[in-house]
Amino acid sequence: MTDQAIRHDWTLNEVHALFNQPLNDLLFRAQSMHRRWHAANTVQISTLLSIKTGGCPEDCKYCPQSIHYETGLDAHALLPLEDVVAAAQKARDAGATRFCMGAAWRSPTNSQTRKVSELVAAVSELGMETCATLGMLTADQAGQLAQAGLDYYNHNLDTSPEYYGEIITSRTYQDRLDTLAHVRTAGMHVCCGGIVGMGETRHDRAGLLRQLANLPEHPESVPINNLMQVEGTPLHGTEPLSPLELARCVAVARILMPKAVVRLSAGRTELSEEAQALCFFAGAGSIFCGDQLLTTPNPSFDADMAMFDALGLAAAPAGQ
Ligand code: SAM
Ligand code: DTB
Ligand code: SF4
Repeated sequence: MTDQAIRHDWTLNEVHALFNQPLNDLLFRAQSMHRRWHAANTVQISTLLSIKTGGCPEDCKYCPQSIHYETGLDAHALLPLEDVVAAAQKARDAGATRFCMGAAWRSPTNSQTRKVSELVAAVSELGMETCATLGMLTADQAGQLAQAGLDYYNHNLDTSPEYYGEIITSRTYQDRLDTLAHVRTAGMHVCCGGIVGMGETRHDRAGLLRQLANLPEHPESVPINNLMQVEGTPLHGTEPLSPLELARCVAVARILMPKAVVRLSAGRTELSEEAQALCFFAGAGSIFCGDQLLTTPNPSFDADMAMFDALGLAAAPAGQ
């Protein structure tokens, strides 16, 4: 396959046409595309740690960590370095190759960025890839984190530009695009995706994937999060997305961004093994392992390894 498959000029009609194919045609095309660019039957494992939990001033309607919603969360300040290193070591020993540190900030202060840089350097020393998601960054902060050895920065677009205002009012879509540009300029890998199952239409799902695919460079990592519904958040009680539609989203992301690793991200506790199998066939090449995402549950490591066995999947070695 030549680089003709790497496009940044997708129209909404083209993305809809991908979504609208018979499921077998879509999955066949996505799996064929997957095998041209990625090792078959191989899934990369990342592990998350919430390094600073709750008390966030933003109003993201899906998020249990926003101060605007009563979710009974146990908030905590930035964790000390020893705790973070111990969690990373445990994740590495279990088979994770990337450690992702999440903080409930709108944007870090310079002193918080310095402290996270120390965490990044310490986790890097364990031989793991590092990822952080800390909110909006200035160009200087992105440079500082890159300097400390941060491999990936996660910052999601979350949904389509049209639906965005229904979900978040405390920062704009353009704010997010600006942070992504700073991350790129600093030379880090971009991890950027969104959430489905928030009551959006297929038009919005297509709009989100089109935005991601039409970024100046495709993100290296594209997390597709299935909304984790948390009591107390405005989106609690939303009609869940059908697993078949989730698989379609993974497949369309796979086709639009051939080199990206698509992560079947939050929400796997709500999916059967068969639904997850479909998502792997659709081209998902990464998952989060470990009992907890940031604040919500995730399948146990043992359950995931049993699923890998049943599906004949192997954990990707470091660097893949
Ligand atoms: N505060 C930072 C920010 O929002 O950029 C970083 C942490 S935030 C929790 C990271 C991402 O997690 C969000 O952008 C959102 O896409 C995802 N997320 C948060 N709550 C979620 C939920 N209930 N279900 C699925 N994904 C969620
Ligand atoms: C991403 O796209 N998904 C992860 C990670 N990036 C930081 C976060 C999922 C959070 C799910 C809700 C929670 O556990 O609080
Ligand atoms: Fe804050 Fe991030 Fe949650 Fe939004 S998603 S409320 S910015 S922690």
